[in-house]
Amino acid sequence: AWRKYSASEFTNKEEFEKELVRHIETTLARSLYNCDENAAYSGTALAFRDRLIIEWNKTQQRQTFTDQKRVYYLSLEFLMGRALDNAMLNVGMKDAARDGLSDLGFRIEDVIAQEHDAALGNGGLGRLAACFLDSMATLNYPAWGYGLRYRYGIFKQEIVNGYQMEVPDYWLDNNPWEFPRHEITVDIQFYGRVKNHQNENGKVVHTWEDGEIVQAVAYDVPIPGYGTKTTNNLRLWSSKASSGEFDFQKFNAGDYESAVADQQNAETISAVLYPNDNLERGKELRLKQQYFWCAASLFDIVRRFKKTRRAWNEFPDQVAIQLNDTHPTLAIVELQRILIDEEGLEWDEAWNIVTKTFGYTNHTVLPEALEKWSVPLMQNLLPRHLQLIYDINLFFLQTVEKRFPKDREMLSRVSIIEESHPKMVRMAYLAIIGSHKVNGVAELHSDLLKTTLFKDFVEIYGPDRFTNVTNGVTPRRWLHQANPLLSALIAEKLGGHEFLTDLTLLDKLEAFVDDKDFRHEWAHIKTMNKLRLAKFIKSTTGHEVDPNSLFDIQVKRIHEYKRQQLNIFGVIHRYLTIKDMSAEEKKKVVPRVSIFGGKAAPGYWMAKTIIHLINKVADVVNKDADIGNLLKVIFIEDYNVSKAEIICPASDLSEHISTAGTEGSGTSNMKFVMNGGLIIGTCDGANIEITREIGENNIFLFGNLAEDVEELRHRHFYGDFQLDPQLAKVFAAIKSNMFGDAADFSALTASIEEHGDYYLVSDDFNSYITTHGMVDEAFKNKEEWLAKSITSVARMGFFSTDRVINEYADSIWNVEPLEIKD
Ligand code: 26W
Repeated sequence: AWRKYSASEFTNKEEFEKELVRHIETTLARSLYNCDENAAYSGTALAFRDRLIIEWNKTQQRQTFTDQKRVYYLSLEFLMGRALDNAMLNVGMKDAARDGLSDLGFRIEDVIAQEHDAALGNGGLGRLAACFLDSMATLNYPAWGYGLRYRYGIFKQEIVNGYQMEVPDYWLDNNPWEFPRHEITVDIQFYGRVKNHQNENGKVVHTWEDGEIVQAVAYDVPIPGYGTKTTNNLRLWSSKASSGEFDFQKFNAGDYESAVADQQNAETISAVLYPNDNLERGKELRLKQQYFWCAASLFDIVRRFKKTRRAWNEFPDQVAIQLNDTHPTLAIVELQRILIDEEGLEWDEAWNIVTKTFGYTNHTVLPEALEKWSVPLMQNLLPRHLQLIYDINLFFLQTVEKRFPKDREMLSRVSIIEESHPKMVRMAYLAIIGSHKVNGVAELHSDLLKTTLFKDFVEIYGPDRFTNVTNGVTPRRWLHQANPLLSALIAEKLGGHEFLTDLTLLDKLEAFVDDKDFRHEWAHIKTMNKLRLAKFIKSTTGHEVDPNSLFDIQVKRIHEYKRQQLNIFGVIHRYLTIKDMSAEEKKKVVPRVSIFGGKAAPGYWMAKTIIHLINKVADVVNKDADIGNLLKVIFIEDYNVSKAEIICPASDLSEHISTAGTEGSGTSNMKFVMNGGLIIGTCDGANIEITREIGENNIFLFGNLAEDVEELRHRHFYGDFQLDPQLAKVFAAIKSNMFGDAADFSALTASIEEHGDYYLVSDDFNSYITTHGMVDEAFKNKEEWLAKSITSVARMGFFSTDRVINEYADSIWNVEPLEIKD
């Protein structure tokens, strides 16, 4: 009987309430009589957590018992957002919770909103990792995520006088979703030196001696799948001072202060997420983070493998490790080190195991984002790893030389070591050489990798090592959770929620495109979602926006290549145009709300200038009586995952307007279209495949193509540049101090007028403005617009991360699902 009974397995409202009250009164030691929303949140989270734990334990036991191949997803970023709503969806029982909370006087939405976002990521790459975890669990893959448990996630953004300010995001207090595993620790070594010895067989062996030891402590986060019992594990490492003999020496020697300083130093490693997106700065602490996390994860993976007592050559049959960009590339070197130095394997045997184990995903072609570590830095911090990298490089270059005799140019081009001052380790090359598959994240991006960045490697290894896996998003969070009204309508038409696990079923919606009532409901839901966003905007900015206006949204990290500057220049152009209009002409204008959101890296001056300009333009436009509701400009502070869930369902139009060839994939483009918004965009990243799926009549494409970018830049460089005349008017307005001191924005205009317009803002401006005109015309025809919206959603089935994960599983990982039964 004890096996059957579990107080935590509530199955209805009454049982949920009992659990909720029990947790509030005992676990939290609070009285029901002063229970606030926060306590209601904690109690609810704990009640659902109990349910997850049971399935989590089952899953882990079953995966260990069957002992089939597992996937390990190594990512420095997991942009998880909130967990409670997701847990409710996956456990079932959200209705019981809604009713139970209501009995206690709470609205479930308010309770859910108490949760602090888990914001352990910058942008697309981190959110992709979170969507992957959701799909891997949902599809029953035995999969673990490995990351860092940052004390501070991405900073909170505050806008003060139009400027971005950064405030630390301390998020760990009362986080019910993590489980400290104080018994699971790994000692991680840094610095020191390498000694060579001869072992009893006369073979030279290397030992890494002295240096510092820092301890990695595991914190586990349950990852429930939807519609399945599978609950996978996300293991995040936290750093603390080693409790080993080494550190006690100082305490014993009476050097208390310096011992405490060492302790703080150790804790610094996992203290903060680096807030740079697409910019590599080569800081030592970042390299320390990378090694700390790779070494702890590899130790854990190897320990688990060794328990099975299998032969080493079976390692790649049991373990697939995916590298989320080059950030975990040291894992390749660390596995080679373990196999050679600690397990005594021969080089070739070890390297064969290593390359069969790893896969590498590239997310960006921007040169400033490609990781390179200085050789002296690495020599100091990781002396043995640098030796191994030199060995890996030597063997690699020897094989290249055999294939391309006397091509010295080729050798220096593909060498892992860049012969600069100081020398640099090129991490992407190391990742390619140490992996059996390398993939890009959308077709254009993967093609560009093969023809530009990694061209030489395609010649060396042949085309089979390089592949494409186009990104997706999880429909559980980005359709069902973000847009419950639309999800319910779709479920009603399709006869259930199966589309949430087979998104291609959305295609059945096309049958209803001409159904009047359906269209009407579709339009109504969009209006409700716009109202929800309008309410949010009112409460956070004080501005009133009219939900009958066209909501035009660009939310993503602020970066020159993503071209928020193009958008705001377009807004200024629109403002100037309306101001010039007669009263009669104004009547024909489609009212717009231009909504921006996104963080700039704290040291990225140009990005901060763009934010400043957007806010200054908003100040002027929003209070201009000539304009009224015809144009509003809103900057939403502190854009994050939970805000995206409110924003995405409320767009009529979203902007994905990067310079062609620069955006790896983009994933918010998918979120917006899945929620019935249309896109204005360039032929870049996944926009191209979205167009192929939904049809070119349902998307507003503009601008130069990737194949023309190089030549245009080249021409600009040689002085062949003319500022677009309409953009010139915009610049004249800025320079007239219309939006405050023009000097504040001179860097922005100069980068275009004087410094070669690297991102082709001027080249694309005319096409951008014209296309926005077409958007206005299309929006006037409500029925046509609705047809585009419905048709687009119906054709978005391809962009589920379930499809993405199945592709990785088949073509890169070679792993099979494992269902968890009772
Ligand atoms: C080392 C500094 C740094 C930090 C983060 C360099 C690069 C990154 C990431 C790779 C940036 C990123 O998030 N890239 C985005 O990845 C998404 C998921 O594949 C793509 O959809 C976006 O297009 C890509 O910009």
